[in-house]
Amino acid sequence: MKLAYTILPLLTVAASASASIKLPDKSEIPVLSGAEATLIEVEPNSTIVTAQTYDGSPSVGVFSLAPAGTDIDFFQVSLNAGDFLTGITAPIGNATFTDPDTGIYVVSALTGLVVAADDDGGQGLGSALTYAAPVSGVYFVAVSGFSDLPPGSAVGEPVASLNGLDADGLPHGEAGPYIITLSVVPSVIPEPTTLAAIAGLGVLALRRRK
Ligand SMILES: [Ca+2]
Ligand SMILES: [Ca+2]
Ligand SMILES: [Ca+2]
Repeated sequence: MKLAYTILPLLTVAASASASIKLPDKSEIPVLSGAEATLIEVEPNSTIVTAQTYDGSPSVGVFSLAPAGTDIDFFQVSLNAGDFLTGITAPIGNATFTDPDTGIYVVSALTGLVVAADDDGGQGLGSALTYAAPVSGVYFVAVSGFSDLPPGSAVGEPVASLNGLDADGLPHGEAGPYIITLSVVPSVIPEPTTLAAIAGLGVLALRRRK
């Protein structure tokens, strides 16, 4: 999506600088958005055994931490070494994106340990992280209440620590709906030649203005 925003100003410049420059047809512009898959919450998904399968495509869905305050939502994904996994939560239980206060975690199935975690890197008290897989294999993404396993000290902890309970053995207490966005970008990104051509158009137009 951000790539598209980058391109648009270039196209505007190209269009205003010279009417003789042929802009690409819509069919020539790579489709960078609009193809997101929808994630549908299927409980129980609160352990690695019952984790929902995530296929690695750009995906978004509305999930929730259940009212009991002990809910965790797990996703299972296969990554190749070097793949960049990104997970973002946006709490939508209130208008300021602060409820529920989520934590997001990545767990390696190989080691059973938390390998990445974030608390408030997203909007409001939402969470956001990107993780580069060091080795190919199965990984899990978990979303829980932040006090289930405080994200600041979560890396290296066993996945069993994600149990829906805080350090005192009480429910983590976070409940409510949140938007989850997941994506995987491969370690080697093929150069989009059409995109390069469009960018070239913009550069050409800028040069002609001088
Ligand atoms: Ca769950
Ligand atoms: Ca849930
Ligand atoms: Ca948080």
